[in-house]
Amino acid sequence: AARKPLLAANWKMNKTPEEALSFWHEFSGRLSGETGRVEVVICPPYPALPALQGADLRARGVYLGAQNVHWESRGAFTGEVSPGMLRAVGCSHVIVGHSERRAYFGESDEAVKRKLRAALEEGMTPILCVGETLEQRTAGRAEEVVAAQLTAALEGLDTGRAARVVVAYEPVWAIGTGRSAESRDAGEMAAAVRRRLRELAGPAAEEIRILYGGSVAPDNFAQFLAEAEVDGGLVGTASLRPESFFALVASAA
Ligand code: G2H
Repeated sequence: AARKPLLAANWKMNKTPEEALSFWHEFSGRLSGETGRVEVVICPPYPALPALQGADLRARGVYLGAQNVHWESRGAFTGEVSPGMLRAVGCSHVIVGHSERRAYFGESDEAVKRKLRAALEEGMTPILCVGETLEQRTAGRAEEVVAAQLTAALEGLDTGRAARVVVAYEPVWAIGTGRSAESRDAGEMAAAVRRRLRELAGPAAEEIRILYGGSVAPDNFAQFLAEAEVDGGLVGTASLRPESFFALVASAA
């Protein structure tokens, strides 16, 4: 299948609008055609979105994404941001169900499902994060846990919409720890994700990009990309510096 590789920068709670722009100037200065071969998405904190919307990301083939979204379109939901609001500041992509949101902010499978559907409804590309904890992996339950997360989020979705989803497999124990998964384990998990996607979405499963995430760095990324079912990366720490994020983009292009 000709799936276009995707590289998404998840800046988490880092960078002011000014810092975001300075990253962009350095990063975009290095680009020379890579974005024709790899889909590049930058997901800054909400306050930096308008600044980046005003920069030349689209002209350079780079997409803007958010790190979270609420499922309702408006109303009394203090602190939340709707899909339409994200569209209005230039977001085409949005991360849903990141393990930090699930673990620190009590996001349930049900909430993740609603967010994913609301994003699709708004015409956005959701990047759905799934992954097991170390305890679950040690107990031999990694595939089962991830399959259940996929089912909860994607069951019953029509195939046209399912094809637009991106799945990020991020083993929780590998996130921000500097300890990435073994590429073979990541490859096996990505293959398990693909099998479940086929059960849930039929032929649309072949179009869904599966990313690996968890301490991706310029010196380990090629191994992950070499795995048949891994179509890119969701990158935290290594996306904060223009030179290391560019190195990742260049290696996928
Ligand atoms: C996993 C990843 C990006 P890091 O959360 O989502 O972060 O690359 O720092 O492990």
